[in-house]
Amino acid sequence: MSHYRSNLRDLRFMLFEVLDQRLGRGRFADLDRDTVEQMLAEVERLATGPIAASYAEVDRDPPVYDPATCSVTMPAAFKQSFQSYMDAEWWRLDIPVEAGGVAAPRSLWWALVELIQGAQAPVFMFGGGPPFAGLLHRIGTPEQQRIAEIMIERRWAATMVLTEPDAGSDVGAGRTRAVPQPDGSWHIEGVKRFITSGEHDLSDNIVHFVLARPVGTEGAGGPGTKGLSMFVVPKFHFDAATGELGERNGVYATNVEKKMGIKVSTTCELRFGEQQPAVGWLVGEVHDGIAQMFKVIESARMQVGVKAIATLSTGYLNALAYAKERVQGADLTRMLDKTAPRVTIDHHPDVRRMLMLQKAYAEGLRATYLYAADWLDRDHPQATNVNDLLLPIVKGVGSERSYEMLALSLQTLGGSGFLQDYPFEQYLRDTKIDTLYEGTTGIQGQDFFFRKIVRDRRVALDLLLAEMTDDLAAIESTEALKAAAEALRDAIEQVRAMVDTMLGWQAAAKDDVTEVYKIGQNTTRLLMTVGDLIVGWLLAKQAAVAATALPDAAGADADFYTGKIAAAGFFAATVFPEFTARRRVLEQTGNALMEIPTTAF
Ligand code: ST9
Ligand code: FAD
Repeated sequence: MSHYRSNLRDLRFMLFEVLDQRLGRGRFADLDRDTVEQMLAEVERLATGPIAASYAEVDRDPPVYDPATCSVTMPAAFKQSFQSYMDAEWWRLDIPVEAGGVAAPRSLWWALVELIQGAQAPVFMFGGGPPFAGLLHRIGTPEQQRIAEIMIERRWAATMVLTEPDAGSDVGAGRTRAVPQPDGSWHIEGVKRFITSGEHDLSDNIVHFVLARPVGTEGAGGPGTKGLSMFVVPKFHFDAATGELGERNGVYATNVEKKMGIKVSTTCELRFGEQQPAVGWLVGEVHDGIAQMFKVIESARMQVGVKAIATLSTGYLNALAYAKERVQGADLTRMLDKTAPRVTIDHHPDVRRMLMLQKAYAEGLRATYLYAADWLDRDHPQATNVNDLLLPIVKGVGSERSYEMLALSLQTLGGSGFLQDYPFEQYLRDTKIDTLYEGTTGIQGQDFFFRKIVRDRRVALDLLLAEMTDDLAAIESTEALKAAAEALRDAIEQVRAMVDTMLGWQAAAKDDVTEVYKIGQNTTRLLMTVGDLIVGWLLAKQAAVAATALPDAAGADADFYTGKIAAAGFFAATVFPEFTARRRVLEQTGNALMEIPTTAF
């Protein structure tokens, strides 16, 4: 049986009953609901079947690196899973129509990505070539647009290449150089580290999208990230008109890391220009590498958040299935009666607490990424800004809460959860990375406050809080949700106050720069709290829709809607009250922490 348990019912609920899919109109005139239902069902079959099939096997039997040839042999089972994804061509939904893509709502696209990543995320990650080509098609020169077409036709793979041994979070510390050549190409020289999909035998060619510092133009962009340009560097040279492969280019994988999880995803050290020149081409006409790379990063941050949330969802559903069957102990009301019948563990209050928290976060975070994606299709002047605001929430909060909740999924099984007979230990190992790459949670917190709130003059945040406030009336009109609405109203105010305090420190830093340390101690706290607020709000919003649908529902539908109302109430009652303490901790922040000598730690 597949390790992967999807939640198509919840995806369909959010897509069709909560969000407006704009199907049959405008850009999506050709898409109707029946077609979208078929797409969801088709991708779910693919995910649960061939994509999930090799999940455990490739963890135990990972890719093999040969240092003599700097090459990697991928496990045969993974090749089959990967091929099934590439052959189905769903990736066309993520590339521009001009490059052979198919227009589809962004929420639908990310819903499909959830299914694929929940089954086996590295399949999706290795399959990133066409979307990378789509970007090249959008921002490249006419010659590069042809290269992008070749990449799509031949299904070449691609990588994003930023990190160096001394440049992780601080991408601007990168030292890799690009030396201009008379023929207009560039020779790339340097060492990059931790490059996902940097080497493998899943495609004939790999096109690396590399950040490097052009020699001879120092000062043009300045130091740090602004002095970086983006280059495409193929593993093999090729005929730019036909795509026919030529000589090996001078970029080699000189190490493949041994990791805690996602072992089938190759994480490579790449050396450029050591054995022979590594020839690259500047992307577009301008030296604007970091802004260009952030187009990739934005998509990849969403991908990482959805990966974590997808894994949490399958973790929860596997834990739930176990809890419904495992008989252990008597009902708590009969704990003193040694002859009382034994019950399944889903009857125990403590197990219910764990299950409902997992359910609330799995469904609330799913709603969060779908809501974030939906903003990209809204005809609103702030649409991009609100999506930008939500990205660190999807990535940072999605990954942190998923890892935390997956520990509860494992806990639900007791000792059995620790065994490789079940997928939980692999889920946990495979999900830890999501809090680290594409910018650690610390970086997401800083991005959220300094860029998405301060620099945006809190326009997107206020819009979001206003949308929540507008929803309160509909939520509190349902009797069963009155308490949840009250808790939500209070939570919104707690968050407003936290943001006001931090903005106060920001203003005070003009006179005393150390005030910024107080912000730095709280950016992750704010990120996580706003994330919880959005989760709780979207659960309540869903519950209001469910309450309206419930009277006409029966059977599984009635259970589904009842569960929605229960999850919203549980989250509002157990998580929102924590905001009072979080606000207090934030408001009491001093700089004592920063005054402790480093030797005292
Ligand atoms: C990695 C990969 O970890 C892991 C998984 C790989 C999986 C690959 C497969 C994926 C397949 C699916 C995806 C396909 C995608 C295809 C493409 C489709 C389109 N938003 O604040 P400043 C820019 S990779 C937008 O001064 P510092 C902006 O241009 C490694 N732009 O920063 C800005 O200029 P301005 C990931 C942003 O102090 C400029 O940067 N590594 C944003 O110079 C400078 O900004 C990391 O993520 C933003 N949020 O540098 C590094 N922020 O202000 C994490 C900045 O004028 N570190 N820009 O607009 C950071 O993010 C740092 O904060 C830093 C600091 C590098 C930005
Ligand atoms: P550091 O930057 O050294 O951070 C260490 C700690 O310090 C973290 O807790 C961090 O939050 C904190 N910290 C650092 N700076 C600050 C600051 N200014 N303020 C507050 N806290 C700070 N990179 C690529 O370019 N391409 C890839 O495909 C890719 N894939 C990866 C795959 C894997 C499996 C891994 C492990 C990494 C990958 N990376 C990739 C690199 C990844 O993006 C970096 O590891 C990540 O950005 C963090 O950098 P670092 O590891 O150097 O940690």
